[in-house]
Amino acid sequence: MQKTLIIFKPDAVQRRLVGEILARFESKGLRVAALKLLQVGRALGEKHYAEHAGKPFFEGLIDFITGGPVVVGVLEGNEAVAVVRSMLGATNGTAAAPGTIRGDFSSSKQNNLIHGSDSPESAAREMALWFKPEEVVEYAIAGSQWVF
Ligand code: RTP
Ligand code: MG
Repeated sequence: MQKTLIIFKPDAVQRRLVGEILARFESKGLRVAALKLLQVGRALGEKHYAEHAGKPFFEGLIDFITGGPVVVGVLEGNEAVAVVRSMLGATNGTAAAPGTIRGDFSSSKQNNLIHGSDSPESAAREMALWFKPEEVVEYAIAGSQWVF
């Protein structure tokens, strides 16, 4: 089982789409290993998106991600990183394929509702940034041996 980090961005919280989007991940077979709502400060936002520092959209991106509460979580499942990325769709909502989350709910390059780690290495870095180790819960569910 692999873990990946997701962020319901401020537009997802404001549009009350957190439950609907989370339901898609759960229906796919991913399960929640951690979940919390918080108001992101600039320092955390800049650390999360450090790879984009200096790009023309960086300041606007930090304004956006700190502009309202987010829900951040860890999902666990088979090939969780790649599965979540494919469910998100292309970055720009106008180009994202119908059937993907961004394709179905976003028409914006920036306000695209949801973040997903882009590699197992990114997932490890991001989980350490957003969660204390004890907040990511390891658990077994009795009788779920055929559920993936
Ligand atoms: P994310 O990191 O949030 O999962 O998104 P991503 O991998 O699909 O896209 P990335 O290239 O990492 O960009 C990070 C986020 O920055 C915003 N963005 N704005 N205005 C623009 O040109 C622009 N380009 C990117 C988006 O919110 C994007 O998800
Ligand atoms: Mg990215």
